[in-house]
Amino acid sequence: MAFLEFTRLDERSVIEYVKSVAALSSLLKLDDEDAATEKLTVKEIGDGNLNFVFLVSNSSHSVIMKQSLPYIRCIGESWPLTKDRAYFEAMALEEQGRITPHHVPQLYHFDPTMSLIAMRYLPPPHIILRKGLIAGIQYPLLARHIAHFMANTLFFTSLLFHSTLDHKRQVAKFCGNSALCRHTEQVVFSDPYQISQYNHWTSPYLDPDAEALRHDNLLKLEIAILKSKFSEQAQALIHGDLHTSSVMVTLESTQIIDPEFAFYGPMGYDIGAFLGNLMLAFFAQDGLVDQPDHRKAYKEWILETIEDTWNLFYKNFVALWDEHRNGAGEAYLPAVYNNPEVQLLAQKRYMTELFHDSLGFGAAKMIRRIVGVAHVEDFESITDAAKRASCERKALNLAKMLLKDRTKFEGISQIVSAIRQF
Ligand code: ADP
Ligand code: SR1
Ligand code: MG
Ligand code: MG
Repeated sequence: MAFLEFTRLDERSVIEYVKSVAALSSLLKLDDEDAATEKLTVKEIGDGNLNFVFLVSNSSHSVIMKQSLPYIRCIGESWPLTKDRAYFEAMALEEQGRITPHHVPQLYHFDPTMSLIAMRYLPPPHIILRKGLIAGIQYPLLARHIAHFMANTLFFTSLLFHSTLDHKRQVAKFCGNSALCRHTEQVVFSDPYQISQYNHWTSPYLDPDAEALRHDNLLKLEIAILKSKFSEQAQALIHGDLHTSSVMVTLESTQIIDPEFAFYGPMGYDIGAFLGNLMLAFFAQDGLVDQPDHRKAYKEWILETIEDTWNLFYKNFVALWDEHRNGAGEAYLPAVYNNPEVQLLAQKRYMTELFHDSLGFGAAKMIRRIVGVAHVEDFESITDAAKRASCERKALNLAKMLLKDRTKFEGISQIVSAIRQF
């Protein structure tokens, strides 16, 4: 089979595909005589919402093959979604991999006709971070690694580093990912605040809570502000779906996968996605064990990780800004960069706005996971519905408060104190 037109792959045809591409055959050493006779094994391991992921291996080598179909996997063909998302994922993997090679799996091959990506397999003990958080595993390097990934990918794709001409050129490369942006506009910023066939929640427990969202005009005003920011602000190349299932971890390694939603958008959307999902993990803990006290130390570790992630992000981002103040970046005039006092003021203003954006986007991401179309395993693995609803309600109430009052907060330690109060 020549794969000259789009074909949906299955566990059999993926082998034929791999054999038909020299770069992949050579990765799996199929050109080596001994290995050529050895059987390749294939397993579809996709557990995400959108795509199909095949692990292709022989006894010594493995490769991940990820294919996008023209619809959303977890819903089915009734919800079409462009398969061109694979193109944007490949471009983002390349760009983010260039900036932070230690935190992104290497892209081996991209086939636009087949909407197919081949990338490095992240072997066990790598697991999806969300699963590690559900299991109560502490990752001592997580905050440091994520802060490094976010500070570098966001700084080096912003106007703090680019000239305005370069920035526009980069923005143009990703602006075709509009269908995925539109999907986010619907499922994050619109549907949770109106009646939608896709919304669901832990009913009947959360029926009044879901209804209250639809009648809360102040909340709807705030979400409208964030939706505009998401749609209008080409601040940096963002991952666009940086929740805890887009991160694979071991105790030593942190890898960011699945950037198919990447585009030039507001930085706070990535930071908020990560912090908001840690907050969901925090509120799920009491439902995951018989006695709330059993996860007391673990909850403290999640809070520390929230605080460290923001603080280290801040430190890294500002350090990059200082280091490159005489570079091509055109966000500020040289006179600002070279006056330490004004530079400090510029940084303080920039970071304060970014902090408030991150809180708002993080809150929006929490709300959509409780009353919107796609929920999170953190809560879904709590089998007792009343217990699950009680955990979800705490997260929802915190998120509503953050969305409305985000500009009142001056630092991440105040957020941690607020979380403790719910
Ligand atoms: P989706 O876009 O459908 O969410 P993901 O890219 O998140 O797909 O991948 C789905 C799952 O496939 C992940 O949760 C992970 O278990 C597995 N996976 C994806 N990429 C890799 C990789 N490079 N190495 C190992 N496992 C991977
Ligand atoms: C039907 S919504 C599916 C969700 O999964 C992806 O990871 C994105 O977050 C998307 O909104
Ligand atoms: Mg995913
Ligand atoms: Mg995805």
